Amino acid sequence: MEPIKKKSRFVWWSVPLIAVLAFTLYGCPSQQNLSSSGDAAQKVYVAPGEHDEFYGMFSGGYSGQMTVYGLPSGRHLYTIPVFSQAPVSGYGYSEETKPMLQTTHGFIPWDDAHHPEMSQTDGVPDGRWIFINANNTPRVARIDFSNFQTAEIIEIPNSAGNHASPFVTTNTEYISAATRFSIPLDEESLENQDVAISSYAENFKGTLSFIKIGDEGEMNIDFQILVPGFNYDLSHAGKGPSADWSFFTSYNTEEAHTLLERNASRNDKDFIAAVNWKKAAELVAEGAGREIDAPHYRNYMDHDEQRAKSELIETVKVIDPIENPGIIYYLPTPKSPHGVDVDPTGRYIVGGGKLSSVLPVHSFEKMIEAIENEDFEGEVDGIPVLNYDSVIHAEVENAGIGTLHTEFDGNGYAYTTAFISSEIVKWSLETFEVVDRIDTYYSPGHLMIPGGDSMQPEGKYLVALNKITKDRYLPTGPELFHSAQLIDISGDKMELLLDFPTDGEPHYAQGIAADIVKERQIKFYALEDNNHPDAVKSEAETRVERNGDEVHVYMTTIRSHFAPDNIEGLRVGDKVYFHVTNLEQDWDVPHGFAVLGARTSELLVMPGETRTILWEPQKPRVFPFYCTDFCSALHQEMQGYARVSPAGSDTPISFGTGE
Ligand code: K7E
Ligand code: CUA
Repeated sequence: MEPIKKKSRFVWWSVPLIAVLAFTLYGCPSQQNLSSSGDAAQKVYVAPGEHDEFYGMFSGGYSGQMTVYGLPSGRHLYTIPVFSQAPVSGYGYSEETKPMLQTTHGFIPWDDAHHPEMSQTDGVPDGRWIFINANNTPRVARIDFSNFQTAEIIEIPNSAGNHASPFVTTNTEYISAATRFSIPLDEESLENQDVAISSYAENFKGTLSFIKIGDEGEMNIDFQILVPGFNYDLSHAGKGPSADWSFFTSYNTEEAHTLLERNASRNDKDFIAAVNWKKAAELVAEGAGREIDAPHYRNYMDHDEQRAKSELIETVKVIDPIENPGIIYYLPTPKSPHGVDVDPTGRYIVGGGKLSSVLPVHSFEKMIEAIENEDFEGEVDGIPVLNYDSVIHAEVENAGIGTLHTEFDGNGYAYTTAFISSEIVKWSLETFEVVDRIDTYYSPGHLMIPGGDSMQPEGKYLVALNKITKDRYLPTGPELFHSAQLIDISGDKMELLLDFPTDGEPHYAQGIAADIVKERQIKFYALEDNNHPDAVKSEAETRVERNGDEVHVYMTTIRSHFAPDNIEGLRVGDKVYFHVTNLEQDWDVPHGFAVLGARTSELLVMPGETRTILWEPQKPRVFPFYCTDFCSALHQEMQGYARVSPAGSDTPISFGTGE
């Protein structure tokens, strides 16, 4: 298929047709193989016992998790539960981790997580934290790289579809999080209002949230900017000269509320919103905006007590661009743009031309000039719209069909995914011409180059994150995992090296040199620092206490037994809390705990840690419990019994080990 020419224009109904055509031409049956698979194998081979050069952190999409891969091998190293319950570890099931999933809608153990984004210092990923968004029930999570665990989750009020999220500024001052779905927001309280959907144009609004990041990574919403009721799709912060700005794509500037595939594809151009977050933050610090009721939870792991806590925050600060001119401008951008990416120098802002025949590249310098000259072509709700011809720097032609996302190699080239034509296109940031292209299998969404959205990309590998897998692996019934493809970008020509399946839908990913993260690893938790109120530090302290219908078992594990391992005096109707402290002080020796009939998952307790499971036995009998993680040669012997008597029985509490 010939790439479409510059001035040709899509109409909405042609898109599915183009998709079908493109798929027929580029799609499944080609089964291209590597030109020199021996070379490719050499390049991705990481010998047994050797470590990969990069960590790849992939979002799990609708799994609500994050997956960790080694690159270039594509080996799956770990899965981090975030907005999910994980039977493999007890995350979201144990009493210590349940508060992480608290929201104003109740306990929500699922979400759709799209964008991992690493913390940065001076525009370079620093290996401290990685953030990820929850799209469905708006939240942002922070994962600590020292233990690969979810450390904090903050809920975002006045938002719906937290998609343009979470993107960091160059020193992790803020992360931005914009609402994809605009919603009815009342002037006074901004609470969701009960209004007719057909009143969209008058009542529906969007918000752009700026979450302040503290020294320890703590997240707090500093302010929200009220914006017209478009769909804010993606974001990236500026860098270098543009570091004080953040950019957000929007679609549905038509403000349609039904059949968006047609009704939101009418306008020739939508907008990239350029937000001067530095100026907005200064105005807010000086007292601009108003505090409104907006209850939202902040859940965080209390490191001292090793358990999560939930705090309800009652208000949020909202600022209106009409009252605070100069904080936001619209850059017209063809046509329902998706991704927005800023090159490593911070000079160019690339819009993903989802339905556009060209890939638009705006110039930051020209944008500032246009702002200074008030070179506006109009305004929307008090927000100036800059003149397209004044801010556009280049339109990249032949960049494929359905261009979505762009990353950079730090050597003067940009790489853009084209979903419909199923390829990655390499283009020059000097000539703005395409210099190379490579097919992907099939239909890439995001792509990732380690550091590729930062000021210092490591332009060695590129990972394409493909939406469609089809014939690439052995079939697994109707559901196939999505697929990643590793591409060598160190030479002039891109070279496909490796396919590997991914878990969930890995929209976006981040990569970082392994050395930066390796150094930070905690190998176990020091027992003396464990201030969990239900911890026991030695077998001598283990005990069972009854308090009405509540029974607390303070238990320890060490290779290869529980203390106590015989417990009697429990009754039907009791709520039994097993507080399990793992006394081990060595790397990679977790113990598990599971009891027959428990309506929850196992616990997996790390060395030096305390975890709690709630068990409500339903019938009188003797229940075995056991360790689920093969911890020693005598792991099978790591077991015990809990005797449950009928309700009202007077069997006394007793417990112990050994005879
Ligand atoms: Cu393009 Cu949610 Cu970033 Cu998927 S998004 S592809
Ligand atoms: Cu402890 Cu198996």
